[in-house]
Amino acid sequence: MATSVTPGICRNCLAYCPILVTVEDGRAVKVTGDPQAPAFDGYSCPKGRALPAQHNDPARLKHPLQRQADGSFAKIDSGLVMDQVAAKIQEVLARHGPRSVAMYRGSGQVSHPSSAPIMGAWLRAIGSRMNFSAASIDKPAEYTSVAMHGNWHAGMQTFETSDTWIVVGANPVIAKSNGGPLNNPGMRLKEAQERGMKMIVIDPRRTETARRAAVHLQLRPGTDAVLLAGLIHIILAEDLTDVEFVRENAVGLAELRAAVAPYTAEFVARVADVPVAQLLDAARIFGRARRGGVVCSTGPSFSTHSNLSYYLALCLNTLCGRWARSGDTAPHPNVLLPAFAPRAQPYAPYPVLSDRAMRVFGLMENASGVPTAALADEILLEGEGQIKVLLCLGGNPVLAWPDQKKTEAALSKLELLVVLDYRMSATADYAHYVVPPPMSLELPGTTQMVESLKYYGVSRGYAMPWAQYTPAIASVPEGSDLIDDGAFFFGLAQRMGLQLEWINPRGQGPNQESPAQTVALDMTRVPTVDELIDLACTDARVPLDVVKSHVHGHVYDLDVRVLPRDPQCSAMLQLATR
Ligand SMILES: Nc1nc2c(c(=O)[nH]1)N[C@H]1C(S)=C(S)[C@@H](COP(=O)(O)OP(=O)(O)OC[C@H]3O[C@@H](n4cnc5c(=O)[nH]c(N)nc54)[C@H](O)[C@@H]3O)O[C@H]1N2
Ligand SMILES: Nc1nc2c(c(=O)[nH]1)N[C@H]1C(S)=C(S)[C@@H](COP(=O)(O)OP(=O)(O)OC[C@H]3O[C@@H](n4cnc5c(=O)[nH]c(N)nc54)[C@H](O)[C@@H]3O)O[C@H]1N2
Ligand code: SF4
Ligand SMILES: [Mo]
Repeated sequence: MATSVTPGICRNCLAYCPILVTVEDGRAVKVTGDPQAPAFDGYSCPKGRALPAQHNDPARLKHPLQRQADGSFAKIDSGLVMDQVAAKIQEVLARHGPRSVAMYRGSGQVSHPSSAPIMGAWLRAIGSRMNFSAASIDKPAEYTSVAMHGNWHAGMQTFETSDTWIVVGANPVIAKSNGGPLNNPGMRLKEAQERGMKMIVIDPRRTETARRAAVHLQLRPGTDAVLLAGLIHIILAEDLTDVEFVRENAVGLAELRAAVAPYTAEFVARVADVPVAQLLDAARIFGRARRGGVVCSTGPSFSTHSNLSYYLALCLNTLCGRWARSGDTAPHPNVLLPAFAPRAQPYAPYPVLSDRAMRVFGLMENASGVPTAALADEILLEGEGQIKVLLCLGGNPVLAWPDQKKTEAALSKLELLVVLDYRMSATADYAHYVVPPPMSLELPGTTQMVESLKYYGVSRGYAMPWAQYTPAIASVPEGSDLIDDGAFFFGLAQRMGLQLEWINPRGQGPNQESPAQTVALDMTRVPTVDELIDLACTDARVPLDVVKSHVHGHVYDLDVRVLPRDPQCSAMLQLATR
């Protein structure tokens, strides 16, 4: 038996931990954290260690399936699926136009990031803007709050350099990739506390993270906006703001002061059901600390007034100047993204809503995309522009979208539903075709996607110049007919005679760190995943070959410092908005 141990990257969540994979005759049999990888200290979580069980699961799909008239599924060749799907889409496009074809990207794209740009290119090529994703139901306020408040060119102060940290509705200690450091969150928290950091957790539940907090504000669910307004009220009343920072970088202080005036500690304590003393304690710890940050996650996102909660959290950061300052080591310096010179200055706010309305409820596309929460209604509403085709990549609408019955009714109504997934999910039951891709250990990958998270909110991604490349480590199951998610869309494009344009995004909305790159793909041949990785890493600060040579990953000694505010910069953060 041929056994090998190969370093790689776990892609089961956005921490992308370095791992060691034991492979026997092409099959992954064991995954552990990689003790030779710097910065992660051999860390892995149970989801990562379950990679072999996931890859070798007997229920894993090894061939595409087509639904039969009686509702059962039969095997079908992957080339034939692309032929039939392409023909059906062309027919629907001819009858109903581009808007009738929609796609939905779920959290599955996390494990194979080169697929989404191909899928996006394909949708642009057919002229449809019906590009839905899990981002608009996961933490849409992450996008809308930044659009309303503005963002910071150099990023937030990091957990690693902070002496206080407020976590709103997240549980980073058990490795969910939100709210705290990505590299071994438990150990990073322990180190931070040993040097005196005081963590404040705002969560109705006494979570693993809350148990380690200096202050746990165990609020009534859904009262985050009230509680955060209360913290701002106290910080303003006790003059704990960074006056100079606010004067140089923000507008709207008087309006914010007036808006939070009613939110006294006593009022907030009553509404949120937390002790007054704890509120005062939390506000004083945060306001008096030298460095720190507030981050929100799914708790406030799935709750009421989520946009306001996220917005107020950004206001707290700005009032206390919790953004990277001139001379600081750059929190997110880019390794596999292009070099840039971070500055201690805002990105200006921009309109949350664009003018492309949905047909239902008069909904607009917003900073987080077209609203997935209304996609079932959109599919169900008869008339011009009705969605007839849905291509679902790495998502599970039946369980993930609101209102399961309505979702099931909508999916049943589609003329064509294609589900790309490696298992028979609840959604796959409704599909006309189910197309399984190879799994992550069978594909090459890099950590670039984690770096680019900083474009989509605040305090996201690695707060260190860390990068790694992994080759494909395990073989696809013997006798399988799998097609990688990107290659599937490329195959559709070839059959439909479309020219695809790959885009390397370099920011979010108008906040672009460097110009986006557009590359017309050679449509005569399906690109390999490695070729797509090369494309995504064009102009990387550290060339991909160098990153490849450090097989256990590497923290690069880049010494990038935050530059002062550009005298030409006129952007200001908004402490109040309408
Ligand atoms: N009730 C309820 N609803 C929720 C949430 C909740 O907690 N409860 N959470 C919300 C949040 S935060 C999110 S992000 C969304 C998530 O919404 P979705 O992404 O729609 O749902 P998931 O269940 O994460 O589905 C991911 C699917 O991707 C598949 N997959 C994994 N890797 C790959 C791959 O490489 N390629 C392909 N093609 N498929 C792959 C998995 O098998 C799985 O079926 O749901 C939101 N909705
Ligand atoms: N095992 C596993 N890991 C995953 C995922 C998965 O599906 N499975 N999904 C990934 C994805 S897509 C995401 S988005 C992340 C999510 O990662 P997190 O955002 O850290 O998710 P949770 O651990 O559910 O933490 C949310 C917290 O919010 C609290 N909460 C509930 N209501 C409220 C409220 O009204 N206010 C406040 N302040 N808190 C509230 C809950 O008690 C809970 O502790 O996890 C990622 N990691
Ligand atoms: S934290 Fe995420 S990336 Fe790390 S081992 Fe767990 S699932 Fe994998
Ligand atoms: Mo999520």
